[in-house]
Amino acid sequence: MQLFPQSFHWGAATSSYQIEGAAFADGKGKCIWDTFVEQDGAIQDGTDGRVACDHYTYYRDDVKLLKELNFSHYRFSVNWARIMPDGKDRVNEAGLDFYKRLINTLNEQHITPMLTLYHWELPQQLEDEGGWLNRDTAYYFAEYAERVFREFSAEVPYWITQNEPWVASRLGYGEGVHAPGKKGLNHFLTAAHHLLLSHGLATERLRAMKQTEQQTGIALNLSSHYPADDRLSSQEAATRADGFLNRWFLDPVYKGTYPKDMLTIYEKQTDLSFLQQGDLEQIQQPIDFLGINYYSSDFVESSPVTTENPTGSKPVQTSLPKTAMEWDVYPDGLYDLLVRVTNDYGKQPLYVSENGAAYRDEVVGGEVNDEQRADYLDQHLQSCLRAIQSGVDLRGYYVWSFLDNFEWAYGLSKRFGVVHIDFTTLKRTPKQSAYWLQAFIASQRVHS
Ligand code: GCO
Repeated sequence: MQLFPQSFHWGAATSSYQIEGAAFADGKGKCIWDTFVEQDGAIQDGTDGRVACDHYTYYRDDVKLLKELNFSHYRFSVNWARIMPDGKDRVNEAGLDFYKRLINTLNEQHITPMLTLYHWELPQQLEDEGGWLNRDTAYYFAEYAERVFREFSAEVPYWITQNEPWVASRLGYGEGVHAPGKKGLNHFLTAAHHLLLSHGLATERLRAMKQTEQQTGIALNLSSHYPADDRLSSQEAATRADGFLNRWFLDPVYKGTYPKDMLTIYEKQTDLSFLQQGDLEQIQQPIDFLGINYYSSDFVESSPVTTENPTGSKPVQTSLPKTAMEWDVYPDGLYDLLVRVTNDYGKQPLYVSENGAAYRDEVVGGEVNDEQRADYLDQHLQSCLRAIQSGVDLRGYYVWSFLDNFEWAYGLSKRFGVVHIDFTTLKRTPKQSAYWLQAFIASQRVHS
């Protein structure tokens, strides 16, 4: 059997709002998701993350379970509003304490933490001042990053600044389906720019403070885009879709530029005056790794440019198998993506910082037989292995997600976990996919 490298990270990933609950406990400030879930119709099934998995209470059991399942690494996020209730100035010691306990518990169990500083929990106070449309937010983020780093850098070797700035800006400020529910192309691009700027500012500070062992990076949601057919217009649409999701974020981070073709497209539709002299240099900081969150890929064709569709491209229906999100299962897309990022942006340490699938899981006789998820994970891990064989410096794989959780606008109804949560009793039940992973990880650990 072909093995993964011995130092490979076998990780599970979560985020704070999605699992912690304790939304108003111990001096935590309100974040934009606490506000958003209160709006009528914002969450499809009417649920919220007030309790979620109550990981805030059950974190010790959860860490034990991570250990039992053989995970070597755990990626989680800290909630800005738990640590700085107003987003700036005042620090809530009780909030820091929670993460201190969590990190200590992980280290006791020899599970290495990977900490994400922002998984969309913007303090409401900062949103009231304009949120990510306000340039100042990027500077407040850098202050907050520095504070958290100072507290935990000795115990946490892997740091992620921003998680999926495309989702935070596009869904939160462009389409209005995520918190804070704003809309418009200009809002999307302005928020995206400030998120990227915040990454650059924070990275510079963390690198200045770090000892040699800490690694810093960013996690981007990327996917592969293929023309749906051999029309030239479909090929061009695929290039634009790639620019919209991938290059608009990769290029500034790695090259210190926005892609020219996309600038031309956006300039026709809105003004880009958020972009100030020196910003792109600030965004292009050296990073130690890139986290790639991969779920699916798109086969696209050209479509009319509208306010909702600024790039004039749309995915077509395929006959590929689908998850409960209606996302295509396409593991080759992950292989192509890993190779492509390596070719276009240089060979560098990569992590699959999220990969997984939602299915309609049920507990039957105390078990969850989620064979489809185990297959999904298996196929995507095979893509990872193939990528490594092709020369990609892939260092780890983090399954999304460890626990079923609050899936944003879909609420509690979409289950991504390898561990099932009964949201009434909070009982944790590892699914068959968790046992499959447990055995897979064990099979990779050969002691010579
Ligand atoms: C992320 C992801 C997760 C989602 C997952 C499934 O940004 O890290 O959006 O929070 O739960 O991608 O949609």
